[in-house]
Amino acid sequence: MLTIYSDKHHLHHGTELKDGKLKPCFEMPGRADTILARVQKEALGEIIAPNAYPVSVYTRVHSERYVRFLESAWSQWQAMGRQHDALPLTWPVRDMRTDIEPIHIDGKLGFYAMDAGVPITAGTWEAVKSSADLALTGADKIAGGLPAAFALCRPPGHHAASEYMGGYCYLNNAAIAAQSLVDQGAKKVVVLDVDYHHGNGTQTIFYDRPDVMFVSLHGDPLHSYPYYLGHKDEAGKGEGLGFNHNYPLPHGTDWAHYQIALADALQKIQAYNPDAVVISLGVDTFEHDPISQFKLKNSDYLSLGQQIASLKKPTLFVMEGGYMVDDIGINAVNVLKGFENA
Ligand code: OKP
Ligand code: ZN
Repeated sequence: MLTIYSDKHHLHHGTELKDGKLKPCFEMPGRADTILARVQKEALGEIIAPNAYPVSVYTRVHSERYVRFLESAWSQWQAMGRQHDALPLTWPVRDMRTDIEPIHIDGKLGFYAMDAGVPITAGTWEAVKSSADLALTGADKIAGGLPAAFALCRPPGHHAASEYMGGYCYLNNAAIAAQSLVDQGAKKVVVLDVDYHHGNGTQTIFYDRPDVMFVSLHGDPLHSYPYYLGHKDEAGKGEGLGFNHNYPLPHGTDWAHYQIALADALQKIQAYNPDAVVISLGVDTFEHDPISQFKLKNSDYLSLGQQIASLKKPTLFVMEGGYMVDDIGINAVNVLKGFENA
């Protein structure tokens, strides 16, 4: 399988507010380095660099002012004499106004964020842009007739919505890629999200659309981040009603239980009969993941890839989460090998 990768992810390495303390993000450069090393070790296939895309491709799913904010936040922060990572600390929750964008950078940070897990550093924008470009390059390959590709994205994207960042995500790489496939002629695209965390950003972006179906298996939001979206009754709205499928699963879910939900999800996808599938590939469903609560084992990821292959559709894998760095390469590449050897 073709892998698309860039070293530019190293430019982003921030801190998050976790358990009441500022700590290095679990979402760290070693993650992508470990996956790349495994891709090479397993001789998965050719590794290419991404093309560069104009911001107008990102604004197909994000608002213009949000992308401009991401681009300029660090310089605004720095202009105030601040040197540490920019993090939001105030949010417009219920009853407050979201129709006026604040001018002060602290107001802007909360306005465009859902949590304090999205540090902006000097190199963040360049890494974020490169990550989206990896997914777009993969989408171009799929649109050009390649049956499968792997965009080794970092930072991840599925929590980012049209106008906000969250949970280590800034631009929604999978959504940008899915939209690109539509823009290149696909009539129907599915985003299947197998990250442990619900892809609230992707769901929200496509919620009222029938041409991009969102399907997600994840930790029940009653107990797991992102807490405020990902319930079973979220089915889409307007023309998009019936084109959103959530499978919230309990703590401790292992492959035996996971595969039951997966089979149902795959059946829905097959019935929809998409022209292409984008996989939001998180491997934080792993039994030893430090921030998640499922119990998948190394070999289960081979089965996961095999099951995804049964769809027999052009498939773009877009890397999302996975925080047990020692095993992230094995697990991610197992999905791709399982897919190829199916
Ligand atoms: C990202 B992905 C606030 C953030 C809390 C969020 C986990 C994000 C996971 N500090 N942690 O879905 O793997
Ligand atoms: Zn995750």
